[in-house]
Amino acid sequence: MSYIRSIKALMILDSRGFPTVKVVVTTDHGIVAEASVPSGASTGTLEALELRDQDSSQYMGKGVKQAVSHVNSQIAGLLVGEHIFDQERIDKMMIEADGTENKERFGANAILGVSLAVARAAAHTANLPLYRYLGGCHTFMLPCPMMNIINGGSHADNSLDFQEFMIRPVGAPSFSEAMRWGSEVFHTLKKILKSKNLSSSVGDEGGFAPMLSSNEEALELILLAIESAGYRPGEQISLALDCAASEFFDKTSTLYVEEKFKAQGLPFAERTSEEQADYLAQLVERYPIDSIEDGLHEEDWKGWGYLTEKLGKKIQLVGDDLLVTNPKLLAKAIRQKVANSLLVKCNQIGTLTETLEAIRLAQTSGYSAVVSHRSGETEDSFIADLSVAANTGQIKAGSLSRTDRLVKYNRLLSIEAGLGKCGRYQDSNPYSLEKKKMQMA
Ligand code: 2PG
Ligand code: MG
Repeated sequence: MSYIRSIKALMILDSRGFPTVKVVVTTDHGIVAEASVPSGASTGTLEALELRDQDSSQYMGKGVKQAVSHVNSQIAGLLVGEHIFDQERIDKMMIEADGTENKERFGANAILGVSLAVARAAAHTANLPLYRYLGGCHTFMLPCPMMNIINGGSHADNSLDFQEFMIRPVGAPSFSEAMRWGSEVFHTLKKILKSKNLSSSVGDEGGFAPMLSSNEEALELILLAIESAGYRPGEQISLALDCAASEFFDKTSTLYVEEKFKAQGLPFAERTSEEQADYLAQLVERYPIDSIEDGLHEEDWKGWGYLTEKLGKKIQLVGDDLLVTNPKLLAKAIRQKVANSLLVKCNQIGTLTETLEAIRLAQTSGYSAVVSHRSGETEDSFIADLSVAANTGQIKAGSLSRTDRLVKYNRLLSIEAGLGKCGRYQDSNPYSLEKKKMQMA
């Protein structure tokens, strides 16, 4: 038996230089484990609450002193003496003691830090790699990395309204080969951008953030990079988008307005929900895209229904701001036949137990699950282990630059090496172009 001896939180800084919470859990056997909490920029309104101090004299109001203090006082008081393997009980105790629907009393950043650090301490106690402790013996699947090589939206000061233009090395024989392909495409893209006098500086997730005049231009550049690097678009490397459409939906006019193109004096579109869905369908016709996240606004459930009818049998439609890793919202989406994939972000829901519950619900309902980082990250690689533990078969952790992104991919390279022959690289997107090709053969 091993018990929690102490729980201590401290404030650290995330990849954008804003405060976040780190938690250190110590057991009575002297095991010490820590976890750090990430933070989003394009957040869904129904996410669990990230508690910020709102004291404008410090860190622009983004301090986390209260969340840190909640861990060190109430949460530590509640959990010291609990058995380290009782993850579900520990998470439930925090949820109940918080007592609010969105974890606003303690702060989801406080609760999640404890939840993840407890899991790590338990894994150390069991002398198992984190993915093995979380997933048991049925863990062998290395996820397809979705690498965000052009950044836009609220993650970059460029002209692009869509937030993420990703590549998916669906045809790679292994995770390490997928990373090699991704790295080669990334560096080829850099050369192409330079040759066109476009900026190769990067956005929040380590992807390039050039000034471009259309989404199509971004997609064309990526296609050129894939081909110039020696790969076949679609067959070997497909494309994915995160539109993060809630960010450019205008509530007054109820139109999707390309504000960033507009601000640059570039041609821009204003589309109704249906037009936006039709536009996405056109992009899917024209480019080898097999996954679109948040194609529409998080409250536009009717539009999402139309989008799913139109594209849901062709490509993966991932709900991020729409579902916020919340089993209740996912259940609603399943009932209403909206989306067909769940984006998984632990800090949207606030505990490991609820995160795993959401993944299970997705997987047992024919929805795929994509484990995801946040745009504000730390050196913590928990999500890499989570993606393997839950056999999700997909992860998005940013681009091929910045250690806050690569630490996740590097952890997966280590897991792959550790699994050896037992590991299998598998893309869980049922609509990936590679799979379609195989089905047709
Ligand atoms: C997203 C994420 C991560 P953020 O929208 O999927 O890429 O961004 O953390 O800013 O919500
Ligand atoms: Mg998203």
